[in-house]
Amino acid sequence: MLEKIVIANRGEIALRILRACKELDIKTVAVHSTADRDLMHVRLADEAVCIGPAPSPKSYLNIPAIISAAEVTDSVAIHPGYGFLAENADFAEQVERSGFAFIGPKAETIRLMGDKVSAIEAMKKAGVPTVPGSDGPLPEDNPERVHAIAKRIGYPVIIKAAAGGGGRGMRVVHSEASLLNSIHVTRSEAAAAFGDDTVYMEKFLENPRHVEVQVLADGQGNAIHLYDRDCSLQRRHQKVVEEAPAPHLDPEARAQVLQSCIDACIKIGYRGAGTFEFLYENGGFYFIEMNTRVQVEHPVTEMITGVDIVKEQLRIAAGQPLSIKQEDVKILGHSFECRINAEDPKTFLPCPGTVKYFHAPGGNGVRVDSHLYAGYSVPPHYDSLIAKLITFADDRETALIRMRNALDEMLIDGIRSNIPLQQEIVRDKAFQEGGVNIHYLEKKLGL
Ligand code: MV4
Repeated sequence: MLEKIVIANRGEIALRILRACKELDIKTVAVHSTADRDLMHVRLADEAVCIGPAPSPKSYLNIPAIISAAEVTDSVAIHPGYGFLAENADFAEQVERSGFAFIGPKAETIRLMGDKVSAIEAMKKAGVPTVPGSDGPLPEDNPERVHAIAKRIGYPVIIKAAAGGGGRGMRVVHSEASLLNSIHVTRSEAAAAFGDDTVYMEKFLENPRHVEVQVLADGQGNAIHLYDRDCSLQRRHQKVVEEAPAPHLDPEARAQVLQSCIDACIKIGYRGAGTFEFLYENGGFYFIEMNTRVQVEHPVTEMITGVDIVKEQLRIAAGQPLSIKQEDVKILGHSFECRINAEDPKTFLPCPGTVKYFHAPGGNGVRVDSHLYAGYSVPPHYDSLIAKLITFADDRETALIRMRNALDEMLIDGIRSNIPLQQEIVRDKAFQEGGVNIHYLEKKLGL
């Protein structure tokens, strides 16, 4: 096993990684900014290294500082968590060149998936269903060909930046009249935001659900899926509630897409935990992006399968083959996750401040992944996620009842949170039915 690792993240995921390390008897090094000295995982880690001031470019995104921390502590590997440097191919490369294991895929895989055009091409070759589209970058200075591509696909179409993803750098086009201008604007924005003006085109799906497939692969020829999650409940590309498995899927399309994800992992030599993101509409799956990291919502998959995804990441990085076979992965029940953010429940503006009192809910089928404690001050510099409330039960209805009760039990004094919004969502009629699309929450909120 790995002897000692650096946890290159903060908040709840740093604590989640620390717990997995303790179970596997791996020593831990917390690296933190000056604003994060009081984080729970910093206290619990075997060692802690301050890597810079509060702004993340100077600390959690500071590659030399993080690699130096690994060096001075004699660590053997670095876990990036999610966000920050988790999908930075240059970071992964420098980590490995410095003699440490990057707990994630190879740098070249991160690079392949970071470019959405090359990701889609690779997936299509491997038999993963994709959105009808331009099959590559849109040509520059060839308006006739661009118009022909859009005509073949059929309006509405969507123009996306190859270097974008997660909702950044895209534009919907409803008719021929605005096509060239939309491409021009998306290109300029992409050049400014990502330093890469490559754009591509897809059929715009109007009312899809966001369904994703969790995979694990050991880079030694073994790959498994851990079924699917539905993450359609979102606001401005921020997920609010997730669940596993995704409800009301077409069983045949689902079985096919799950197998295609395994095939793709083997074909590209994938290593680590990963997520295939799909749009799901009218019984069909359409690949849009792959995430090469552990995701915020990984606990719902852990609850329904009993597989510890972070422990598997650590085992894979230590060179061990997958500890589970596909036939041993069974869906044991249903799970929901509500993201609890330090934000105003009406305006959604972040509300940092000091927690005066915190009561975490509990009981059968309730899990709280949180670094919060009474007296802790939520700093203003980072993401507002302060807790993930996760429930599990044999069936969806019971998991949802447990979520309602758990939300009612959760008490946070001193800072505002989105608990009132979550309490409303879990009592919503359509949400209780399951299978709402990506526009549902924003419509419900009147946005
Ligand atoms: C789309 C789409 C409709 N049609 N692609 C937004 C985030 C990024 N991962 C891809 N996104 C979308 N791509 C086609 N061809 C609609 C979205 C989209 C979306 C997707 C998933 C979850 C929430 C979303 C919210 C708005 C738009």
